[in-house]
Amino acid sequence: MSEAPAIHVGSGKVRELFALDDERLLLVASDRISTFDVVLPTEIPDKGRVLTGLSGFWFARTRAICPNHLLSLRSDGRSTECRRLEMLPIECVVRGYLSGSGWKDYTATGSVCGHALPAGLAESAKLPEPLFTPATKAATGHDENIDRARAVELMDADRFDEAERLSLELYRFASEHARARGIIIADTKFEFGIDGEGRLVLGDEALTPDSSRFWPADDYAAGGTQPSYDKQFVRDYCETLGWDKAAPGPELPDDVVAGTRARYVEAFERISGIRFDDYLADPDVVLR
Ligand code: PZK
Repeated sequence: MSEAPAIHVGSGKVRELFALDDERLLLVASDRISTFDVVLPTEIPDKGRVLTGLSGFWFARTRAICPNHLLSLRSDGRSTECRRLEMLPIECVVRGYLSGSGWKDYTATGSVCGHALPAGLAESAKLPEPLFTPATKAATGHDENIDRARAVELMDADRFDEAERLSLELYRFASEHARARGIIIADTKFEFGIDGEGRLVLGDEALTPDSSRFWPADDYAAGGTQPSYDKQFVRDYCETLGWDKAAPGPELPDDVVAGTRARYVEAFERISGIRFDDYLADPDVVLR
């Protein structure tokens, strides 16, 4: 058996994108890790497999909410064959808790992406209802939060409303699933595209710790920043160094690597209910 070579068509901070043919792409998740927006020189073994497996798990379990781009997982556990879509020009962010740029916007204006919020909310507070807070895809630098009026200058208004409804439904389903297993998904970013039949389809990675904020539910307390489920050891170690958070980042010691790998694997096993070794033996276990 042989296949045509994959052609490299894009790089993310920690992922690579290849074209397989006119209709199919290959999304490959590396073991690279970024913190404070810098990719570190040290990799976390199996991180890309954990994220690929989790994404596959969610794709399989959310198909009744909306179709997705997944065609198959490769046996390396880090590569997803997917349908090529026409991607929307916005990032579909849903926030269940007030953190990051949402908290920043709230403290400055009392609103987030045009949603007025009650006064007096604390940092990391659970929101009365999850909010759809779209952002533009900045080519360089940081994504900019936008309101509905700005979004519908960039895309069809009915598509926007459909993406909002699906994003909120996906977030509700996943956050309830994860919360029952000890993980708060504080917020998450979806990327949708349109397929050849004009249907809105979920793409990219979905509901992973790289596309979301995962918090340990046991440690949750509003009124300040929360520890990251996956990256807290890395952040704590970096803070001990007095690093200025400019590239290049520091190398990580073995105990920080091992502890961080364990947290990724733990998130996978808690959410999926599947042993990570079983995923490594056959990635398709997450799809059944
Ligand atoms: C697509 N990206 C982000 C950039 C990465 C990922 N199904 C799709 N169809 C068309 N385009 C994309 C997808 C998906 N997913 C995703 N850019 C385009 C991206 C760089 C590296 F791994």
